[in-house]
Amino acid sequence: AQNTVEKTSVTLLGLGAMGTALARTWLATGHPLTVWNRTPARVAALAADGASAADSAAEAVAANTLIVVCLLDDASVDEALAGTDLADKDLVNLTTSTPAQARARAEWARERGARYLDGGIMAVPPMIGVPEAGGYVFYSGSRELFERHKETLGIPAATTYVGEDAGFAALHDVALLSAMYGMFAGTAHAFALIRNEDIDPASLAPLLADWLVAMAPAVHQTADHLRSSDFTTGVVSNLAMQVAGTPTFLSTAEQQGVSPELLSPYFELMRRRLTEDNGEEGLTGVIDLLVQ
Ligand code: FVH
Repeated sequence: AQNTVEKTSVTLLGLGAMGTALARTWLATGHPLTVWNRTPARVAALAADGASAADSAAEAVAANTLIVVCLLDDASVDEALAGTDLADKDLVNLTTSTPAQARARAEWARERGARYLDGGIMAVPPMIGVPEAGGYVFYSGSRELFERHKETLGIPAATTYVGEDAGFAALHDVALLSAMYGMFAGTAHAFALIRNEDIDPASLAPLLADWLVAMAPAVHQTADHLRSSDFTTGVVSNLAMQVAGTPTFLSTAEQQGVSPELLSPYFELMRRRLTEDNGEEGLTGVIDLLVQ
């Protein structure tokens, strides 16, 4: 039987690496797609594959109700959308922003008569349109808008709605990426320790990967501690023991000729947290030292 379900038409502003990947998934699934990019050369390949090429952002915005924006940064969103008529449009902004920028953009959209959803993409372009790659997009802002377009937005990558506060998608995005940088910092230090030794980095890599996976569930205990304000439940490696162990790490770094600059700030926080009364805690208390 012929598929008679009408596919939502999409306007996409921004055909960089990410925008192009998004565009291809909508085209491949039969969604009518209008595209615009500041540098027109990037439009040609998609137009050849069936996208309608708009000559201006204003023309692209006028073409459809659902407007997806995926540009470099918040300033480029300002520039691209200047002079467009957003009245009664559904604006979905996948440009990486700070939570404050996302909230301000939501208000900016509201003043222009648009409904607004902010997105934080947890994927790199090759993961787009590849569900098994595990990429997804955080969305926050209008729940009604999210529900209305969930199916269309779910085509490039899975969707995770995190609340009406338009800043929450960006906040979740940055939180996860911040944790990732912590992991990268730790692995950089680990590789530095063996850099001048007769140890193949390729033999350390799988050990590191497996160890990080084994340690990752610790985040659940951290969450439980924060919810209960009891930072001791279930702790098997307590703060007193871990602080006592830090000189081993620092001495090893020194012996290997490795700067401790990635580890020291964390160790310093652990040391500051340790008092006579809380040696039985785990590491959750460090979080309260960070929050100002
Ligand atoms: N690529 C990635 O790995 C990450 C994965 C996670 C999410 N990010 C965010 O996605 C946004 C777009 O990233 P991108 O990878 O598409 O970035 P570029 O390939 O550099 O393309 C940038 C597009 O933005 C256009 N643009 C830049 N400045 C302006 C401006 N002032 N006015 C209008 N458009 C502008 C640029 O146009 P052009 O240079 O081709 O003319 C591209 O279309 C981003 O927020 C990432 O953080 C990607």
